[in-house]
Amino acid sequence: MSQKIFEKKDVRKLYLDDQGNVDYTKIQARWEEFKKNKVSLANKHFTQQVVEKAKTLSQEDQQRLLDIMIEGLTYNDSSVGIAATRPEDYDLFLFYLEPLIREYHKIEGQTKQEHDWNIPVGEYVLTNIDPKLEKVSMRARVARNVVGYSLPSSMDKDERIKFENQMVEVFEKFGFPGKYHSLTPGHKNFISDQEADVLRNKHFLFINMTHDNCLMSNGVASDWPYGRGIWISEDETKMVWVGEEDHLRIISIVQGNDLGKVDQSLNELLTGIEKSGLKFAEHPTYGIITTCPTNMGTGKRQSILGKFPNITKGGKDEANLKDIAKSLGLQARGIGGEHSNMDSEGTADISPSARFGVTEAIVTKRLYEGLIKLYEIERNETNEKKRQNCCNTF
Ligand code: DAR
Repeated sequence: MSQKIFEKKDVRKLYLDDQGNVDYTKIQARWEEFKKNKVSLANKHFTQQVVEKAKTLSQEDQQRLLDIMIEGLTYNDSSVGIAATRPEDYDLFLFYLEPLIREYHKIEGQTKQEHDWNIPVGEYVLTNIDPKLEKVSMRARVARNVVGYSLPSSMDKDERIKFENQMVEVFEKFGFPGKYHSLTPGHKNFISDQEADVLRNKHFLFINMTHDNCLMSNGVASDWPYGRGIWISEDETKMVWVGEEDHLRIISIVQGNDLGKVDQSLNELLTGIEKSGLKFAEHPTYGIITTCPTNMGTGKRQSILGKFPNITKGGKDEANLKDIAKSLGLQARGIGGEHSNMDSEGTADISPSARFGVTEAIVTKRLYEGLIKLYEIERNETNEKKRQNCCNTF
């Protein structure tokens, strides 16, 4: 059953008194209630020490602390439950967020995010794993947020439109042939719902975010569809989401078998946007600043759409693939990405889990090495099935 969708402005009122003070008793009661179902990281790390520290802050900052965890307070199936409102949150609320970030990203001891785009072409070639992997949908994206704007969970309508218009200017000058498609009513590049659905069916454009419980409750989907759109290159291998969970999702999708070529395409696009003069928000320790702490560090997610009919038993046992992938440091998702399903051929989006504490080059290496093991397991499952069929025929 689909859950009721709550808007951020309505949820906030539940935890503020008439003077605008945060009601910690209500917050802690909600966390206790949710612990009966699932303990999100936002819930687990909201300790009494955090409450005592929070009470020393200004009323405005205490309301911001409420805002960053409002998603986790709304849905009891959140794993993390945090959406930052501005880059400064990762300093002002580090007393709350640091243990949460370190637990999610499995950080032990001192750490500092490093970047390395020296990714070889011709080394991570999928046909080396399986000759059938000649033409695979390979994807890589980086999340980026631009300095000078609130993060998407806290932008107002005017700010969203202003940001979109700034990006249109970048797209018109950055030297890549392509077209910007806007969801903003009245925008010169406006596209209809039908045209938007065509781009969604090609797995290019993001979903209508008002259908996502988390994105509505944390405010990322507020003022929909104003300030949202997608830039697509003429050859449809480079894209930029504007105004989704982060200000920008800079994406490369390449049909082929050399993972290095996707990175080459992505880095070209990222460099082209950076040359426009935009400054991206970055934390001195945690790297790229993103709305959700899970994407911090490199902000990079790299994946392929692969078929695993035997591990998934024809798409009926997605959990088996997810568990095996997790044991290999990989994450298996449906063909439409997060919260989507695999198909009857067991087609899944496979990516490395780590985004923080690794460089962009290590993300690619981990994907390739994880796929070697995953396809070996798929082959063994195939051989086992053949053996069983063979034995069953005698
Ligand atoms: N609903 C959020 C998802 C966390 C990771 N995915 C993102 N950021 N798109 C949760 O905390 O479960």
